[in-house]
Amino acid sequence: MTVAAQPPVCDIAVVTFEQMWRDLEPVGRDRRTTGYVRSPFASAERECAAWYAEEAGRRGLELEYDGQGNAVAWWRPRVGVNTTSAAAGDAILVGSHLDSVDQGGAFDGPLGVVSSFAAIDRLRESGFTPTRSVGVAMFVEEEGSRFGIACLGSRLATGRIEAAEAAQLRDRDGVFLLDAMTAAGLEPQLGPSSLLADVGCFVELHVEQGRDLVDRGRAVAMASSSWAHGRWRFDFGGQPNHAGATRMEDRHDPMLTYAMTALAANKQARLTDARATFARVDVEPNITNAIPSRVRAWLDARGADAAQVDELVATVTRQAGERATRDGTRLEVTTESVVPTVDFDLALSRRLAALLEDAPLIATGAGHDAGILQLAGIPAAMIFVRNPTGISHSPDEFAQTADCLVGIEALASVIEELAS
Ligand code: HGY
Ligand code: MN
Ligand code: MN
Repeated sequence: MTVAAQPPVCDIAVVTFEQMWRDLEPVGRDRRTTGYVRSPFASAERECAAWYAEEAGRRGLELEYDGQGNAVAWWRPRVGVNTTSAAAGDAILVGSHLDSVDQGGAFDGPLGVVSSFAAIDRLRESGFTPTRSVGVAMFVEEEGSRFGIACLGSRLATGRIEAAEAAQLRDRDGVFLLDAMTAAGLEPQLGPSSLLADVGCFVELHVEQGRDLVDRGRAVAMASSSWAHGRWRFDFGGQPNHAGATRMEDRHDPMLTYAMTALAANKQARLTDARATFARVDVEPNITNAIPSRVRAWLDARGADAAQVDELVATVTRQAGERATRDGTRLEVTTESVVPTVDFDLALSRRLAALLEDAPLIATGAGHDAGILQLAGIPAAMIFVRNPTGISHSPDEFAQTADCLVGIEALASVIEELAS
């Protein structure tokens, strides 16, 4: 009697990935633009958080919250399985974030969370049981799109922002962080989080932001480093006046000083292979027929190393000041959020790259929660999943399902390697 060959491991991960993706797809999507608006502690993002809790519950994972919007869904070793000592520092953390930039794409953040749940499905289907805890993290306000600080949730969880400083943050409507948390039903407790107490390493799967992989013909890569980056607020003050009655030579127009500054930043970034973006501008009174009294503009500057970014910002600030003198306007520059270059844990990244058919190690111009945890001393690595156009922070952000499934396989192999 021939023993039926073991049925192939049913592609549970394919089924659950596609189901989870279908469930998340409509949440916070703007029908007009197809972009996503999942602002932390607002309704769509809270719907994503509810989805996360439901998926964790569906898998019997142990949900742990830290009272400031972050959560980890734990897959604990079965009691009796020769678990390693449940010593602090041996849990494996995966996951990512669910918030988006305004009008962002579907993949930045959610792909890491969905892939983590699907990887657990795949491992369970193959009969794997971890000997150490495996957690699926959901970090809040990774984008800094509401309260202005990139990776606010993971900074709070790792103590890389003081609770007192975070408590002063307000959104564009003047809503304080704590009030936004309370309005979302949290009983906010800001500060270092017990969630990470036992974490030995963090592996964040993320859609690639850039098009390195498509040029290499590879579906996944590991991260080598993430660029230094920051946000600086430029306040240009001028003389409000009539758009028609005021001669050009009599104007003190902050919009002109701002415009010259944006051009200078673009030039400086091109000259030094850095990145400089003015993408958010508030104008007062923002009417057609009056020279503005004030223009407030935010510079997002990035570079392979912090010195390069500092140099760019200093040069642009100097040039803006010179222009302000010529225009008879005023300038004030405020640093809002800075992250140094982060070198991910090389030993961990190389070990995982070897596991993934010698996946390349590539740098990223984007910031990530994995970078914050690395800076906080938790060895971190990132798995990038190919993005055919490289476009991100846009409704056009995209990844092929086939590549997403390769990412899930990769993450499952990584968890199996680290949690055995
Ligand atoms: O802005 C960034 O680099 C990231 O996507 N939060
Ligand atoms: Mn992200
Ligand atoms: Mn992002």
